Amino acid sequence: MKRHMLLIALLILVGCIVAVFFTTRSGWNREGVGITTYPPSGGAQSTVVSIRVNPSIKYQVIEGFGGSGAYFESLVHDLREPLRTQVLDLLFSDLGIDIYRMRVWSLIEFYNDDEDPNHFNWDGFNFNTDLDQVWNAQQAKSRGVSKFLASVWSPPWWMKNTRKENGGGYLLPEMYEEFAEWLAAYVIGYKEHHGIEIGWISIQNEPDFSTEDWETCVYTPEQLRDVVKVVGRKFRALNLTTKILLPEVAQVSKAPDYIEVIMSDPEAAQYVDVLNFHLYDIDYFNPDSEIIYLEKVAECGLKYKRPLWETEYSYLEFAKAGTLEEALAEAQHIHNTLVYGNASAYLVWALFWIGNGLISVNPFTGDYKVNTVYYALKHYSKFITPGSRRIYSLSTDGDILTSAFLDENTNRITVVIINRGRRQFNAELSIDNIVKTSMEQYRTSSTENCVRLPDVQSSGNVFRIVIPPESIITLVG
Ligand SMILES: [Ca+2]
Ligand SMILES: [Ca+2]
Repeated sequence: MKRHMLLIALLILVGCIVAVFFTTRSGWNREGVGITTYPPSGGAQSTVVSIRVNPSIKYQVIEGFGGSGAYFESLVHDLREPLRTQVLDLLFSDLGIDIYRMRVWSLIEFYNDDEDPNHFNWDGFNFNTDLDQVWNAQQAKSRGVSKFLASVWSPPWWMKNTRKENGGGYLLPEMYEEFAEWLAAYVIGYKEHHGIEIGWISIQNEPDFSTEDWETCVYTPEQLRDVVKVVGRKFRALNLTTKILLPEVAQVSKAPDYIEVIMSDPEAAQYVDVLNFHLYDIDYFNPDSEIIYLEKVAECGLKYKRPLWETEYSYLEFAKAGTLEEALAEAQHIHNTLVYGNASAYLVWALFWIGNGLISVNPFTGDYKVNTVYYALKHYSKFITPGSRRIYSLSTDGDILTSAFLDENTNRITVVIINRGRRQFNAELSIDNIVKTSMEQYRTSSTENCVRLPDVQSSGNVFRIVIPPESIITLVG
């Protein structure tokens, strides 16, 4: 998460103007069907492309897709009905996400519960200080979202050298035991008080970044290595099964440095279940620039035999929010992260936000808008079931990016195709080894938002489809 918190204050100031602007320009609507205007496609002539899928060549297991509800926790809650239920259904049901990302709430232990980090003084913890976040998680859970990841943005103020949560600083070494107790209390308390199982804890959101604008805490790779040992021992002693993620660096290019230091230490490594990262050193509209870093992270995952999760990335500005251009870039980031980064999970930043995010909520008018980027994620999250394996897939044209996934329980195959160019293609898609006679087809283009088209039938296990310029297609069957 970067920069956007700076914009919150600005946004609130100009919010009313923005609200009027969007309302009068027809952007906001209650049906959640955004209409995107976009330059018309080029010539009518189609180029031919071949796409090959081979289910016998298998890669990583997919854990799922998701995003965060952090910071504007009350945004959806404060919508009036029936809009509120519509947004919840769109986010937690129709989108098909599996993972909801939250903040480990520092206020549960605003002052130290007692002087003993090995004794929970439950009267010293308060689990009723983040009820909007709890409400969001419960709404997600009631709609089938089953995986809850919580990231630390900052330890409680009294554990840090700066004695405040914003502006970086570090966790005092003499507070490592207290830090571990706080995390354990959060996991235990959320389950007992709110029925939410925190299955995954990320030790620190963006340990390589600090700002005065929101809660941050900086760790060197060595500091993160040392603290995960204390947390891991604590979780094990309490029989907590919550998995531990790190290093969750803001910059994917820094991930290997952290991973090497931490995972080459046998004691630290045994407590690390997942390696995670963000992509904020990448130009959002130049997705190919991340490939070299993703390949290096993938090597780390193979070397240390850990799944890789991309746990936050989105377009954080506003100029191109809601455009097809944003959606096509988003789809390419997901593609690259799964294909070159071998990632098992992909999480966007804001599921809902003011002015951008998958769904923009306007607290001034009480309306919402589904942005095209919502559908970019949906092409993956709706159709790829957790536990599926990524399988071999390749096209013969550089503008056509394809990824494919096999549900080994059902033999169901999902193929996601991105056309990032301005040419239309006639595609011949062949699937090796597994016979498929028919597949469902969904498409996003300048005029469609993950619209279901007529099923496509195979001829000799070859499916023939038209790929419009600048489009995303999911085939599933
Ligand atoms: Ca304590
Ligand atoms: Ca205590």
